[in-house]
Amino acid sequence: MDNLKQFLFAGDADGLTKEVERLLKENIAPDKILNEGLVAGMAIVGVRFKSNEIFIPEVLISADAMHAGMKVLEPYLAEAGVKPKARVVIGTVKGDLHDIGKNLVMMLLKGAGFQIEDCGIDVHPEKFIEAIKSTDAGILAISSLLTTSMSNMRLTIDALKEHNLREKVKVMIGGAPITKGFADEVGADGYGKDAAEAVDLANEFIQMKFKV
Ligand code: B12
Repeated sequence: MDNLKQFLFAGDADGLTKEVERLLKENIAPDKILNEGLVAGMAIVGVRFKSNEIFIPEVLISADAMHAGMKVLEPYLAEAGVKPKARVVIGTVKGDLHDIGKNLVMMLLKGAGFQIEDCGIDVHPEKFIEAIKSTDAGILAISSLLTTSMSNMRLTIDALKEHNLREKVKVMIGGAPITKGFADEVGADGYGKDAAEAVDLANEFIQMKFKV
């Protein structure tokens, strides 16, 4: 497991996939490789990012290595019936085309064991609703980088209410202009200042024993 973490920290996708394959050959359980190796490693990446020990490029290359390892691992996880922690629908709000931060949040959430449905950018509230309905997701994560599009977060939360989904779905929002005060104002369940906080929030949502 330590080897896996070292490959993750170094962003060595090739080394990581070979190590995952080696561990699988040794009959190490796929969920152990996932949780004690990859997820635990990405959690450390998240902590280092939060404390400014590492920066966005390092997080991105670690996340890429994680994805490479996951590609090898996924069929084994499916075979073993390992379920994701929860399903998360994510997207950048209507009117906004920025997606670098949203993708970073998505990568760390994936790294933490969440299943992600990415709606992309410029997402109309109804598109979020469709994605939530089709995936039965319990968490919605919305990003906005523009002050002009922030208000569409409120419209998306209102749409959840109109579709009777508000009780079922926990909402987190984030992006450079977003604040905790704004999150409270629009009725979100949480605000994260960065991708590591998004993971903390998602874990808190699950711990609330919310059905996701
Ligand atoms: C890159 C960039 C672009 C790129 C986007 C490329 C892409 N694929 O995303 C391009 C060139 C396309 C672009 C376009 C525009 N941009 Co621009 N852009 C930026 C820039 C320089 C960086 C944004 C970024 O990627 N940051 C890095 C990421 C990692 O940080 P982040 O997005 O904040 O995300 C982190 C957190 O906020 C948080 N987070 C993000 N989302 C979420 C979601 C959840 C749920 C949670 C919990 C956390 C979370 O976690 C992330 C990781 O830690 C910013 C300036 C800045 N310093 O922010 C301007 C900026 C956002 N843009 C700006 C503007 C004005 C525009 C344009 C209108 C420019 C124009 N006149 O055409 C257009 C808008 C187009 C549109 N409709 O969206 C302004 C916004 C001003 C404002 N107050 O509204 C900024 C602030 C620049 C400025 N100082 O004027 N832009």
